[in-house]
Amino acid sequence: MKITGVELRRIAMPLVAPFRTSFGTEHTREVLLVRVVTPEAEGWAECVAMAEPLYSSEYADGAADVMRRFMVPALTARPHVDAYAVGRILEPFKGHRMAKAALETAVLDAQLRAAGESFGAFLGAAADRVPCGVSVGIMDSIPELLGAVDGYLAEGYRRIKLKIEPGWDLEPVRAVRERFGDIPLQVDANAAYSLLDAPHLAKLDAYGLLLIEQPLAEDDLVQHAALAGRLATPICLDESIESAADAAAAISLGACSIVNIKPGRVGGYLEARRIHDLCRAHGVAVWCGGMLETGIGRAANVALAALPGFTLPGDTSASRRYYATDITPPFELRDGHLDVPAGPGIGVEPLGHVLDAITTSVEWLPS
Ligand code: OSB
Ligand code: MG
Repeated sequence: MKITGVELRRIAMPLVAPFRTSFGTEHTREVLLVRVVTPEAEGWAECVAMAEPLYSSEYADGAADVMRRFMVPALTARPHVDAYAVGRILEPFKGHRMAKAALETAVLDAQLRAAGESFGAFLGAAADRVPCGVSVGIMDSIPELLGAVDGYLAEGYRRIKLKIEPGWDLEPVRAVRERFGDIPLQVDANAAYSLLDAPHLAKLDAYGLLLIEQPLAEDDLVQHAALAGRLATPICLDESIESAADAAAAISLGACSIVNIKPGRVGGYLEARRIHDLCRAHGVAVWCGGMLETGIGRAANVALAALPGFTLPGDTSASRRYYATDITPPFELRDGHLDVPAGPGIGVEPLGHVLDAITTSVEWLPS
């Protein structure tokens, strides 16, 4: 395919409730959408970079800038581009994996729409629906947290993930266990602890958690390996894993026994699939993380989560857990599952009237 041009669109999506993590509180998700236009088809993708560089170094304005200045011109200069070529063409530009992922995904969407093939079929999905978990933010009080968890369990979510930080860890976990019993439960620290906290984190072992996600800093692989030797709770890495090479290093070091795969964080669905294949070959369980995506990003994530190595429920929650109005027809939980879209490409398209109402800027980058 020859790329005719690329549209960068910024939208502001109000969250149904503020989402608090150890790195900050999100009230409105500011999303960068990418639309790649080719003579055969158009492709859509969502860049998962957040408004501020607090989860990782990338942020939405920075992603738009690197796309506009360097990445889109490199792609549109080529007479022929497909999804496999995108990674090679963008390889000279260091880092910026979320920006690269969005461009590769939009090209892949266009290519699959032209071929009439779904993301699930292309990636190797082994199921037509996936079990879903939900990520529950840090709250002001334990009763408020218990109310939120109660509501999610009533909706049918298959596992609960509690965001933790120093001062909000043992007590919320204890309270949720006491109230809801033996539910599948895990925690996510978003890098809020250090190895000095090992004795404190070991107290979580008493609660039979599925895993503890990213307890230490992103570049602390060796320290994660040391921590793993001191905890019974399995360690899962999120921020630390930016590539299949990182996953290989983490597995050989013993830094984790479970991996959270986020396609944006690792540079796209092709690298995400490589990590899945590597982990599966090593008996390391994976699950699909989330970045508060709209229906555009969610559609592709749900397809990925249907690969056979995704043996734990992901943070692929229903649209209404995030947004009163999604930009696609809403993803709805049925029996604790979301359906894998079956249509060509990501299988969904933005609803024009919804998109227009929340768009804050549109930029067209011609070839
Ligand atoms: O660490 O998994 C995380 C949201 C934004 C940034 C980082 C994370 C999260 C979540 C929510 O935990 C996942 C979701 O429901 O999309
Ligand atoms: Mg995480």
